Amino acid sequence: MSTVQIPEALDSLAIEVPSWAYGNSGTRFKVFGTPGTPRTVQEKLQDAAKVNELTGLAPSVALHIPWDKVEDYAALREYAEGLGVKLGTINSNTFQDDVYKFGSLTHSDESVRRRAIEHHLECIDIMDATGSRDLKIWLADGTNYPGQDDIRARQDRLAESLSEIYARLGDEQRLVLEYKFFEPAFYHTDVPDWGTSYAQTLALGEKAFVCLDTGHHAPGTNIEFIVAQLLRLGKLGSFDFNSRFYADDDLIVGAADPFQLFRIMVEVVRGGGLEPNSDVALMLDQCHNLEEKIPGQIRSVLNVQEMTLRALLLDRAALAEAQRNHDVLAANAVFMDAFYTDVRPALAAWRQERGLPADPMAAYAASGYQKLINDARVGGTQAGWGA
Ligand code: PSV
Ligand code: MN
Ligand code: MN
Repeated sequence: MSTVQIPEALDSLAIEVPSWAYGNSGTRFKVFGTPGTPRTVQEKLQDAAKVNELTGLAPSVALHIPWDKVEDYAALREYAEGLGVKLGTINSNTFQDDVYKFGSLTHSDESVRRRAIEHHLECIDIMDATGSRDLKIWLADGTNYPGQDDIRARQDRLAESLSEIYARLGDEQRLVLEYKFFEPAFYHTDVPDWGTSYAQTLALGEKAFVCLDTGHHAPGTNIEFIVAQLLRLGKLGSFDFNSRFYADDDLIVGAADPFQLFRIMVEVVRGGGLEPNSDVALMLDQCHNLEEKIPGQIRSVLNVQEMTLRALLLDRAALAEAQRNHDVLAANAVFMDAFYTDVRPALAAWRQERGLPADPMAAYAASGYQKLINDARVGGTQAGWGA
């Protein structure tokens, strides 16, 4: 019998899954195809619904436009709801067309900026139909060589473009601006860090927030400090969770550094990020290059759940006491106790109480779903580059 008492706060944990995680992906060297890969956005939604059915943790799916473009978004919304999931964040895409070679919202040519702005306005039209709250903007904009462009003028053009997009948002809609310090640009990117995203979104207004992708920092960056600071400033809008060893690896969250995920979740809980009506959306942004995609997503949401529970179990009173006494080792021991707590048996019981399988990974393997889709779907699309 487990002695871990699960706080009620865990009930409201919801993690949004990305449609592109279900497609084939790889590196610039090779994309390995996997049997059963979805051929359409509807099939991606079916797979995402399976993850939610077995875990109870993933009630919404993020779309990427134009990868998930359809004729009728209201019909797609109904289709998703019929499967028991909602359509979530709409991700724009200005990084794969030739016209954006030298930038999109920051481009020096007005006609290119116009095209990029119009794409974002179209994304907001889509949000109106899908019922999505968030428009997520990640830009590949940047330069490869010092002197290539005027980096300050690019900030001004970015601010101008963003303000036009922001003005089109409905009352209940938000813009989240994601930062990344390199890639595909190697010298500078136009939104490299949380400070730039904060400055730009602060200038826009209270419907604009920062998106923190855990894979988008230099090695050794103290990400939980950024989380604490953004929550303190009321500007943390969303997470893109994944894990990384070297670059933007997009591996399963909690796989490379479970302790870092714990430390992040401690700050999320501390900053009210799990409370009802919190501003913080928890999302995955991952690719499954080698492993099977659906179990990869199941493992991911379970990892977030496990670390969230450990963060909720942190004895904050004991920690505060040790901190007050400047008892460094006692404070650290309280912190580590929570991290080392094995919450898996308690979570298995918690799931059973809610009519969910105690072991969602095993339940998926036993479900026969993978064989069903392997047989039914032939000729899957590469994530992001097709239907
Ligand atoms: C960029 O590296 C990124 O993390 C952004 O979130 C994109 O939207 C996502 O990848 C998908 O390409
Ligand atoms: Mn991301
Ligand atoms: Mn990324």
